[in-house]
Amino acid sequence: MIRKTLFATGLLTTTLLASTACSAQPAAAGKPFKETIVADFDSPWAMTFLPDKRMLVTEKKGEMLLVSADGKSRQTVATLTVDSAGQGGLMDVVLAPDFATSQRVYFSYSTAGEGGKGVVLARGRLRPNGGGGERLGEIEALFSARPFVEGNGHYSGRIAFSPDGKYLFFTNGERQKFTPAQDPKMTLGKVLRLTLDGKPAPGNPLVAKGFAPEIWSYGHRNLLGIAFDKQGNLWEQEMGPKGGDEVNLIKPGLNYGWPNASNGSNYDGSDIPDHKPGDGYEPPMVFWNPVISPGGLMIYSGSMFPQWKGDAFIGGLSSKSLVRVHLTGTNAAKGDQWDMGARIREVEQGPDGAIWLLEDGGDSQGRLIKLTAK
Ligand SMILES: [Ca+2]
Ligand SMILES: [Ca+2]
Repeated sequence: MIRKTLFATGLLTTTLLASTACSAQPAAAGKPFKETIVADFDSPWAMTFLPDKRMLVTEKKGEMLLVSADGKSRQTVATLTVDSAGQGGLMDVVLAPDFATSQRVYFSYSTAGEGGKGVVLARGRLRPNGGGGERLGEIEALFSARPFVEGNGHYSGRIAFSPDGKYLFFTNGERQKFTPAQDPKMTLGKVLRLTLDGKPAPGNPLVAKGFAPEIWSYGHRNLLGIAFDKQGNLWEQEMGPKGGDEVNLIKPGLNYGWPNASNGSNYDGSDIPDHKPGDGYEPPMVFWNPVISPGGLMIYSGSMFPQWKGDAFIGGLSSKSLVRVHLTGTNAAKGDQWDMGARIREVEQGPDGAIWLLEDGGDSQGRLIKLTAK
């Protein structure tokens, strides 16, 4: 009911604004897609599609749900013990590259342990449960961020596989502790490159310089999206502080600057030097000030929206928006920012090329929305 009331108020406001506007411009033509509410969840965090068009959806408190393609039915395939305080919980879920034969599902979550809390990479196998449904079994933790520290923020925990399917990229946030992002021995504030078993991948670029063997790139803050494009470029987005949200092109061994360089500033207003040529840090390809609060990242390869093929889509949390970034080769430029009226946590591409969004809300307020061509 609250949702409906808010929605109705929003409509009313929009109508009033439109009717009182004196501009010669017509009212905004609206969004170039149709929105369909498919289902709702309790603080969903991530989703991915199965080959049969069903969806796996994670809920922050620890439920992994298998949802029918039409969204009308669901089953719990795993209830995971996670630490869901603050920004923690059950986080990303991605199918293994060989899912069709292995039934392997990779996921991430935060947990408490010696020293505090940290983000964990894990996997299981999605198999028939003998009762007509499925169950995620053979669950094994593969890798834990180092070190565990106090606090409930900036876990990150996003997963992407290399295009050849051999390696797994895992994001570790800096846990709101700033300096770990530059610490060569900690995995916090890093992009990691691992084997499919969660071990350091061979040939990582900073080992000779004394860095932890998992590290691919460093100087990151809170990395809530990572994805390869069709050319094999690795893109990442991360939340800046007060300003300075970033989309980065991730290259091996490079330092992306946090907390020494940011196009934003500290929450108390004190300055952080902006990125500038020659400072030794990789500048973002795109940045936002004020922030969008990027929650999830998807690079579009479908045909339903041919005009956006190859572009990046980002869910905006505090900005309550869907953001498009135009990608051309290794260049990026701001595209659209559509007001969605709710915090958007996750963006995913569906099997037919539709764009799917998960809102970030609590019980029944985390809606699954399908965007289709008009
Ligand atoms: Ca996803
Ligand atoms: Ca700055």
